[in-house]
Amino acid sequence: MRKGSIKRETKETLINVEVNLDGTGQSKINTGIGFLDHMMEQIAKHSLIDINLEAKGDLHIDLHHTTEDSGIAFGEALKKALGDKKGIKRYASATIPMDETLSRVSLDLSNRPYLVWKVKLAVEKLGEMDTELFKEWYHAFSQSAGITLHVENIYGDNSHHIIESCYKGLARALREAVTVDPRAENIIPSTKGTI
Ligand SMILES: [Mn+2]
Repeated sequence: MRKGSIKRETKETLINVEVNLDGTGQSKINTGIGFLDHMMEQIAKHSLIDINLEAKGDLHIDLHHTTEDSGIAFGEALKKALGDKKGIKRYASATIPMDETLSRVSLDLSNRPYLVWKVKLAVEKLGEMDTELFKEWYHAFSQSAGITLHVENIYGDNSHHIIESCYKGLARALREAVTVDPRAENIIPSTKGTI
């Protein structure tokens, strides 16, 4: 089983996270932010990566630190679980519909962190969450996990559908990219011999 755990403590947040890449999609997420919990549960469910994440953050200030640091800690745990990345498929892309909405997530577990974010949300808040925080979460996650990550909403109207389809797309793309390719089980998927 490929597992990783991280304890991350700053003056703003305390986060414990465990991931199991070879899981069944079980999750226990408690960030104190209902909408973010709902999104991270989507990642587990649709990637089959088990995720336990407990965050205690300075929500009395606003939701920024807890959102960003949850992304950082999850990314760090994922990177740890991937280890030397031997045998993984590395690249994946998922196009996900949700009613009137269509979104696409393409990623490379490259150890070259980069985020392209082409998502516009018409409303300012979903639940108690400021919608501008989603880009912060994806940026934090891509940097700490070492992922080249492109997220694009192709079309759509409803902001809940738009962001949820992006999280489901991330989940589906991760599910494929972390999978061990039976044709290349002991091979590191780079001509450099390291990623
Ligand atoms: Mn939903």
